[in-house]
Amino acid sequence: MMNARGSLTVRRRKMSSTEDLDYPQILFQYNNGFLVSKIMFTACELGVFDLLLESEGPLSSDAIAERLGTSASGMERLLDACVGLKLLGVEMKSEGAFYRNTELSNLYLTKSSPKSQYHNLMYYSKTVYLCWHYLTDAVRSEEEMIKFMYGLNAIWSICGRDVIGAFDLSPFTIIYDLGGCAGGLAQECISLYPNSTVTIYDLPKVVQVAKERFVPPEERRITFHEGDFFKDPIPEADLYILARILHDWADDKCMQLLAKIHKACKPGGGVLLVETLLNEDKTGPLETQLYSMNMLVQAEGKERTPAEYSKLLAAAGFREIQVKKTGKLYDAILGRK
Ligand code: ASE
Repeated sequence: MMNARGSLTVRRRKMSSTEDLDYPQILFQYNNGFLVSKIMFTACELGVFDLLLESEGPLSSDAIAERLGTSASGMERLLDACVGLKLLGVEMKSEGAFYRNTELSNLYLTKSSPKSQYHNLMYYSKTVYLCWHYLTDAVRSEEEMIKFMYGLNAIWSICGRDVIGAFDLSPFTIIYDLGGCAGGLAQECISLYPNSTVTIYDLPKVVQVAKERFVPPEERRITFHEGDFFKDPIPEADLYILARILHDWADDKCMQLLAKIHKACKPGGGVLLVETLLNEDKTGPLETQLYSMNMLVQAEGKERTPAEYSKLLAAAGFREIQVKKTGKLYDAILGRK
């Protein structure tokens, strides 16, 4: 009945009225699946199972509501639903209903049990549940990564020239754009510096899309290198561009990456950071503060001040650190080996 083959069998046969009745039952069971999940999550989150584990004996719904600081009528309905789901047991006394944990809830739904699934359930309730709100969009949509690449590439047609032109990069002929993605900045770079070649170093799946959709194959001065710059070797070069990369990561990861780049870098070479810079006192610019909040939501990093980036670069061994504000959204910082 539950699998495709089973339901086909039912359809081919002449339907009897009893088989007919199974369909609504299955339909409603599926329809209500998330109500069941939420009842279990909510009883867990409110501490119903923990309280009943610690209490001497079964408790009335009024007592549970009072101890947990909830409404009495809401708690009574929640407890009765848990009984329906066999997450609680109930016994009727002359004073009314008294609730107790079942074996299942004692074992898995209490925080203190060695087999507790409390944290897993809370992760589902708080994070997974919210993501599933967008399930339709996720299935319908063009792949998220490709949209992200189009979205992030667009800014370089406005700011690219300014950040690439902020310093004279003409002495650097072999350039790696680490996390260079769709190549918008690499294109600016080769157009401004006719003697340079740029290699876009990015994850294999990103490089594949960049080649197919973004960088024309006749662009001979842009090449690709597939890899994970945290795990895989970084080839020797004159200049490494890190455009909107460090803002994705916490300080320890930034240090790890910069130290690795310093090692690979030719003597006299350098690293160019392209980031939106916070004022030293962090009072602005507002756009950068907003972007920093976005990094909290979408990544592991934050936007930083020039002093913070300089400190990271210096700790990795780079010197002659220069900061250039462009007056546009993205700025440039150059460090030399
Ligand atoms: C990243 C850059 C971005 C990672 C996630 C991101 C951007 C949006 N999401 O490296 C572009 C910058 N814009 C904002 C709002 O931060």
